Amino acid sequence: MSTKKTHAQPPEKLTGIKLKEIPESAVGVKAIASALSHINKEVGMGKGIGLLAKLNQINGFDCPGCAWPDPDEKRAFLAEYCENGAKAVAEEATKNRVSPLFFATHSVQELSELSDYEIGKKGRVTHPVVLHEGKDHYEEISWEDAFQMIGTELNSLSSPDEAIFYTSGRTSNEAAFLYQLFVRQFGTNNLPDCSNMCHESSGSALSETLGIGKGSVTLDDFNHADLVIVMGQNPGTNHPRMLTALGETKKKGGQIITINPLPEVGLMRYNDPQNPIKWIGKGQKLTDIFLQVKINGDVALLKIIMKLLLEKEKKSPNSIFDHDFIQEKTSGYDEFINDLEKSNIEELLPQTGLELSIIKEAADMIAKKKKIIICWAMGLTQHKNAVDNIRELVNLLLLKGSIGKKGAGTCPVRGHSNVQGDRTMGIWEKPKDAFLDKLEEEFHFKAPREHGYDVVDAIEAMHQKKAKVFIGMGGNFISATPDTEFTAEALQNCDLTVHVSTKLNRSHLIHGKRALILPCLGRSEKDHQENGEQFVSVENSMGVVHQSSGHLTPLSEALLSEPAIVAGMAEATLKDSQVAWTELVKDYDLIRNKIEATIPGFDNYNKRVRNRGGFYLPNNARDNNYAPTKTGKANFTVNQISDVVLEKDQFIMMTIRTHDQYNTTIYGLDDRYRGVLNERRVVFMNQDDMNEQGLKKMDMVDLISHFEGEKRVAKGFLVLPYSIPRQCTATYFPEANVLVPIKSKARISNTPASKTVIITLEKRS
Ligand SMILES: Nc1nc2c(c(=O)[nH]1)N[C@H]1C(S)=C(S)[C@@H](COP(=O)(O)OP(=O)(O)OC[C@H]3O[C@@H](n4cnc5c(=O)[nH]c(N)nc54)[C@H](O)[C@@H]3O)O[C@H]1N2
Ligand SMILES: Nc1nc2c(c(=O)[nH]1)N[C@H]1C(S)=C(S)[C@@H](COP(=O)(O)OP(=O)(O)OC[C@H]3O[C@@H](n4cnc5c(=O)[nH]c(N)nc54)[C@H](O)[C@@H]3O)O[C@H]1N2
Ligand code: SF4
Ligand SMILES: [Mo]
Repeated sequence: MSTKKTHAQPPEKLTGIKLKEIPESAVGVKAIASALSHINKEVGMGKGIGLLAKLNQINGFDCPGCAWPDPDEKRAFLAEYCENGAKAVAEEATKNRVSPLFFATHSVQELSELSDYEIGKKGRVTHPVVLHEGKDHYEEISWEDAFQMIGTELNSLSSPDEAIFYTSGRTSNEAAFLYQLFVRQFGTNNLPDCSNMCHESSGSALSETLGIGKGSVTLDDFNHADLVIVMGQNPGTNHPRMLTALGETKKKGGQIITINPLPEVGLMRYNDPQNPIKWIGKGQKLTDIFLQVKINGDVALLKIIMKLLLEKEKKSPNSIFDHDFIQEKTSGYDEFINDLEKSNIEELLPQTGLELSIIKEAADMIAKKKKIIICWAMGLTQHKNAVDNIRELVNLLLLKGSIGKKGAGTCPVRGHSNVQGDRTMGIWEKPKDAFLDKLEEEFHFKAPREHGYDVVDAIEAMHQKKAKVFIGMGGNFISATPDTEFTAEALQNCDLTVHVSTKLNRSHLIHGKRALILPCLGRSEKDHQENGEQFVSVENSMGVVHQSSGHLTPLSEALLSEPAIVAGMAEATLKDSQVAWTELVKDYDLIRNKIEATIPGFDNYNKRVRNRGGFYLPNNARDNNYAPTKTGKANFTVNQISDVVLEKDQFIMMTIRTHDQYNTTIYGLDDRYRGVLNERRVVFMNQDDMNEQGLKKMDMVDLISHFEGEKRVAKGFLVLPYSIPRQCTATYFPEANVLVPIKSKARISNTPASKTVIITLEKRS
């Protein structure tokens, strides 16, 4: 066996940076050119165009990009997708193949020396492969032997809680439902998912305050909103078609406030992709007021805004707050106001990094509006006080009565295309008793009641050898999780690591004693089972469940669908299951019948999922009913501002996405909207901070993170001056994940605080 170490982190080497001017607006000609170039390179133009024609169409397949919804009825013939949707499809439908021969010629260690970009470009895995103990190369294995290996290993554990079953958010409802059923019949709730690193903080805050862990708005609400506030989100890159919705708000006379440390291009201006005449030129202005807040200054900022509103309300009672709503629908108003009264604008202001005058402007705008939507994503959810962030924005909506009515409400913009659906299907380490009761009733078994590990706890458990088997339903655990070297040790402690994957990724290379890669069909591929061609269903960010049917012939005959893989694992593992696993997989309608029987809101699932555009799931907050909370009302809460104190020469660092990646899948090396081409190892800094640190543009630095006396190092980043508040810096995920301490996480939600990393910079000589 090779004595060389496998690399959990991408290599330090630079790729040849080119700097370009930052464009004034998003989308437009360059976006279309970029999409087509990716399609051409990965898929080929002819096949690629045919494929794109099916993307997000009623009878086509759901975009494997983000969870932004499609319009309910109207679908343009072409262009119901964006540049990054096209790239996501290109990446999945790539011509490149990772075959058993590929593995015979490349050792695991050798592959680990590549960057995530290079690994991903190797392409789709064509056959199930195994890495035997002590071996350097993966080799082909039959599906039957692979399932047997999993079954034997799982059954040899001293407790089912020694196994971990991770899920990434691309898994369909059908696969997710079967997977959680298999895991619970095996006997554990160890079902961590990517949501633990993503919108868990939103789920925690929203369930407590509004009685539902999901957002309340629909796409149509953007046509009726007086004001949309976009916080901690970069839709121009990560949810590009959201710009169209924001454009509609503006056209109908609504306004937009953006709260972000960076002036993200797409939010400032955009060119409507559906209107080619407007592709050229400066585009439409979106943001009316830009609050360039310091990282993690949001609670302080919201408190100041609400204090200013309270002052106005006192001057002119009943003019600003919706007292009827507060009276009838909410609880905790007095405590909240008492706390707000105690806070002090002068003390809060430094945390925001803003001038009071611009916050006043924003408060004036908010004061006049009655229908407000607040949108947010990772800029709010990945901090120590992330749950406070979201509870605080709910407070603002409650004061304004801006929930449970048209044009108003909460809009946590989800990441993965079915991350919300996976949760609905029971992928959760903390299942509710009512859900488990239903499973028991329908499937005649005793479900485990003890809560399982989330992502961070799963890593700790593997590190302490309390967990010995890791199974990943999609995703790229090693590159997506915090504290890369610690997590690598955790995975390497396992007896068996298994990945159900479409493409090769680093998690296949950082493995347990034995490892399996089980290649599955992608969204874009046809799924043929015994009773004919199948479709799957997914739930978007606004609770619409709809179908998705593949279009391409699968790239290899050896691929299985995700439901078939789950069934295979279940058959090989569970000795006395009363579930007819193989039968269910013959016809996914049968799986959907089981979902209907166990999960509320899926009545007539098979019929309604065949309706044009699918159907909405019930949503109590949308219906202005807060009965599911502990008080039976919508809850005001008292929240904590950031407790980060920076010492001399320390900076707060956020880890963000470029325009050319999908999480750990790196499409290309450019971040066009930030003017950085062909390089990912960069750190964005305020010019004044650079001057103070004696740093010049393109100086090479090492980044050192500091947490409770521990230090972590990421080497070789180029410093770039950027429009970012003082003491704030930004790097890209996953290169900087090594700096995120495993113990640095959000209160309550346990989400890694990957947007609040305390660093110092050391200049390379
Ligand atoms: N093309 C593409 N699309 C994607 C993804 C992708 O990687 N590529 N990923 C998908 C997934 S899983 C997700 S979760 C979403 C992620 O979507 P986003 O949340 O938009 O992704 P990030 O790049 O993490 O951007 C976070 C934004 O928050 C800002 N921010 C950081 N810290 C703070 C803060 O303290 N306060 C405020 N107000 N703002 C802050 C950053 O400047 C940045 O604009 O996108 C989904 N869609
Ligand atoms: N520092 C830092 N870390 C972060 C974040 C951050 O902002 N900063 N963001 C966090 C967030 S929001 C998220 S959601 C996580 C993402 O964490 P993950 O979901 O684990 O990561 P992805 O990169 O989305 O997973 C990509 C892999 O999924 C597999 N895949 C793709 N499509 C399919 C499919 O259809 N089926 C199956 N079975 N496999 C498929 C491919 O093999 C691909 O390599 O990362 C988190 N990590
Ligand atoms: S906005 Fe999201 S779901 Fe829609 S096409 Fe773009 S990447 Fe796909
Ligand atoms: Mo995410």
